[in-house]
Amino acid sequence: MSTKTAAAAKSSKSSNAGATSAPASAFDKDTYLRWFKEMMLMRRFEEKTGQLYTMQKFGGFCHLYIGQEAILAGMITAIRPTDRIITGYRDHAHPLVLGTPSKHVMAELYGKMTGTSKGKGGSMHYFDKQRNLFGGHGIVGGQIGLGAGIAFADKYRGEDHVTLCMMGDGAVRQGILHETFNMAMTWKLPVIFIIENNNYAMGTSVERTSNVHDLSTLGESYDMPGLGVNGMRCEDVHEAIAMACAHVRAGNGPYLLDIKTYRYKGHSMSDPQKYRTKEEVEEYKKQDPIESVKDTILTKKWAKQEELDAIDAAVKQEVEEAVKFAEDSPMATPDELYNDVYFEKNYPFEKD
Ligand SMILES: Cc1ncc(C[n+]2csc(CCOP(=O)(O)OP(=O)(O)O)c2C)c(N)n1
Ligand SMILES: [Mg+2]
Repeated sequence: MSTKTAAAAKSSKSSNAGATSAPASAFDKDTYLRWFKEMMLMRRFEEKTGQLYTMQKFGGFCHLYIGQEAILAGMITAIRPTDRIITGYRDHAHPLVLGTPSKHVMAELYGKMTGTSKGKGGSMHYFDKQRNLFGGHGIVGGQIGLGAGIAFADKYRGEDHVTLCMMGDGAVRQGILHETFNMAMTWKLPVIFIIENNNYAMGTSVERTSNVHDLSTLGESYDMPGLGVNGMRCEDVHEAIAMACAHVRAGNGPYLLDIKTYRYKGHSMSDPQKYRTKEEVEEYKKQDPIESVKDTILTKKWAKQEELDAIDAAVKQEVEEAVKFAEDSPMATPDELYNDVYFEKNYPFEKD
C-alpha cells in the first residue's frame, strides 16, 4: 500500500485513528490527584489571565490553553524532570506544569522584572532553564528545527534525555517539519514530536488545510512511527508519551504523536469564532478532562467532593497571590534593555 493510500485509509475527521485507550484502572490515586491539581492550576491561571487581559492589565498577544490541559497533565507524569520541552506560543501552561512558580509566570505576562525572562519574553516566550523549558516560540513551526537541535546536542554529548517538541496542527504545514523529520530519523535523534492538535490554525481547520487529515501519518515517508491519541484523556496521553519515551530511550529515534484536543476559547483574545459552531464547542466540553478525572476520583472514593473543592480553592488563592506579586513587582529599568543580549566580541563580520 502506498503512503498516500495508507494515509487516506486511516484518515477520518475527528476520530482518534490508531488511538490507544488506557483503562482508568492502570493508574493510582496519587496520579489522579496530581492530574486534577495540575489541570485545575492551568485552568484557573488561564481563566484569570483572560480576565486580566480584558482589563488591559498587560498587552501583546494572549493565547489561552483552556480545554487542552490533559495533554500537559498526561505528559508530566510520563516524563523525567531532566527531559526537555519546547513549544509554540500557546505556552502559559507549560511552565506551570513543569513547576515554575505561578507568580513568576504571571509577572512575565505583566512584563515585570520578576518574570521568568525579566518581562522581556511575555506571553509567547516562556523559558525556564532550570526546568528545561526552551520556549515559547512565536514563529509558527520555528520550534520544530530547534527541538531536533536540542535532541542532537543531547545525543552528541551522550546524555540520556528525551526532547518533547510540541507544535500545533497549523505548524505541521511548515516546510521545516519535513527537513527536520528527515534529519531526525537519519540521525535517530531522541525527540518526540507532539502535535497539540486542536483542529484549528487560527480559523482554518485541518480539513481545509490539506488532503491528509490524519496527522499521525506525516512521518511515514521518513519511516517515523506515529500514533493518534485522544488528548481529552490524561490516561491516553500518559500511555502514549510513556510508550514513545521508551521507544526513544532505547535508541530507536523519533516518534510522532498526534494528540487530538480542543481549545474552548478563541485562537487569541480577539476571535469572533465564525469558523465553528457553539454546538461543536459544547460537544467537546462534555469530554472535559477535569470533569472526567474528577468523576474517576469520586467514583473510586479516592477523595470527597469537599477535598476536591479545597484543592480548587487553594489553586485560586495561588493565582490571586500570583497576580498581587506581579502587580507589586517593578518594571525593568531602561538599562536592562542591554542585558542578556547575545553578542560576540570580535565577530568577524562586525563593522563599526
Ligand atoms: C511563520 C508564521 N506564519 C504565520 C504566523 C501567524 N500565526 C500565528 S498563530 C497561527 C496559527 C497556528 O495554529 P496552530 O499551529 O494550529 O496552533 P494553535 O494556535 O492552534 O495552538 C498563525 C498562522 C506566525 N506566527 N508565524
Ligand atoms: Mg491548532
